[in-house]
Amino acid sequence: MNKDIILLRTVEVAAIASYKYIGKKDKNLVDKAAVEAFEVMLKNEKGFILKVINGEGELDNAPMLYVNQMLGDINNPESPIFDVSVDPIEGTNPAAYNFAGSISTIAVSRENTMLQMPEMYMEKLFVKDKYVNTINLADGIVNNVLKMQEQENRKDLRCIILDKPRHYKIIEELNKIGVIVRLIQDGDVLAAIDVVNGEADFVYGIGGAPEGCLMASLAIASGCKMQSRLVLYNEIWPNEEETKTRLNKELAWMSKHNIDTNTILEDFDLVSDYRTRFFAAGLTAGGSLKPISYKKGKFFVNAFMASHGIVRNFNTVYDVNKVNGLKPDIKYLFDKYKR
Ligand code: VTB
Repeated sequence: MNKDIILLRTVEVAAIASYKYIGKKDKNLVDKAAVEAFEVMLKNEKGFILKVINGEGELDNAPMLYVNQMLGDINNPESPIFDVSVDPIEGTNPAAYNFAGSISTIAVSRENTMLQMPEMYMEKLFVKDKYVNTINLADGIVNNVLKMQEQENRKDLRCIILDKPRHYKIIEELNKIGVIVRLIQDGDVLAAIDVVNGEADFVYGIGGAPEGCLMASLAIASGCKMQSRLVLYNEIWPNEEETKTRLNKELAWMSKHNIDTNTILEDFDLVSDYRTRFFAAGLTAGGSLKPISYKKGKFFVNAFMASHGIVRNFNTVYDVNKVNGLKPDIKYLFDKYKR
């Protein structure tokens, strides 16, 4: 079957599987349900192979969706291979505590086009298509905003930013120069979807680097733009027990890739494929995606897909009885993760 429809269905079913644990205050349980949905949905698919480039972690601490895991038609050497960045749940905290921000997501691109990111922080600026040629993160966020404002001849641009102490100063500055700031607790990938869907002009802030590949794919696939820069752990958490080991690992990765903290990474540096595709489905969602819901034997899922500059928002309905008759894998998941 068509790869796109399978990936779309995978994020939708992952959202449905995690529904059981939304608000149950257990991040592991909700994450495990979504991870299992990904594996079950993709495991036996024919016609393509997916190679996990950014996933749940290294093999020793992630039994499923680990880096370099192959999924799909793995016994068929004729099948084309695609790179994927996958986050079965981006925002496990909002999913576990049931507040806005969590989605299930995957990005796919041709083989050897995705950069395997280290587990570290990344400063990201994701802007809507109008500003593709306006931004240059090297000039600092305020100068970029001033340029966008000048282009628009107005000040009240809408920005989404993570409400974290590391951003307090910049939030104040953005307010001062007339920007309308929307604060979110978690989930900057969903915030980027909001930009694509026209609910904001840009997302700015320091979040996770692996999610950077998801956002880069989204930027390319939707005709928007993202620039980023890696940020060392000690800049955010100077005095933690793990700071030194993390820093050493980060520095080793950066020197191996010839990237330093001044290197501005274009979205294409992270995902070098104009035909990359990005998929997501809402769990607790918020913004332009609705949360997953269930009523009288039907799941209602809000899903999203971008490719080739085409943006789609889907209102998907899974009638449990009907779907159960179609595919044993889905039936297995629906039975196992019944609420
Ligand atoms: C979070 C999360 C983001 O990065 O901010 C995380 O909400 C890292 O920040 O969506 P903390 O260490 O402060 O939690 C993301 O997961 C992805 O960029």
